[in-house]
Amino acid sequence: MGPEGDDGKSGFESGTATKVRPKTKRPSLYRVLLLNDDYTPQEFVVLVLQDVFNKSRDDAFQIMMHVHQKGVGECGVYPYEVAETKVTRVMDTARKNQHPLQCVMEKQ
Ligand code: TYC
Repeated sequence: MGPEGDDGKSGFESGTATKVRPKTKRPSLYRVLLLNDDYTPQEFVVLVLQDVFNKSRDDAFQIMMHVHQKGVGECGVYPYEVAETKVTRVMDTARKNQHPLQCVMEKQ
């Protein structure tokens, strides 16, 4: 067999009709959630939703009001590392601005 030879996965050598099917793994997805509190200004939450989660002003306002009224709400669903980065960005900007806003992620 030459350098670019058959790896056997096509079934060519064995005479089977097996197709090459590279093993792919779909990434697990994580929900990123905002938690309500009594002190973080509504406007700050709206700005975070626009900035970190790329929401329109209208969507950001709706999500903020949902969290305000229900206690918790989903900002988006992402692969692990994206979700983790967004949680970190929210928590960092909240802490820098001395707001108690909490953001968490959970496996979907
Ligand atoms: N409850 C806050 C207020 O009335 C607003 C708020 C909304 C805070 C959503 C956090 O995740 C939050 N100022």
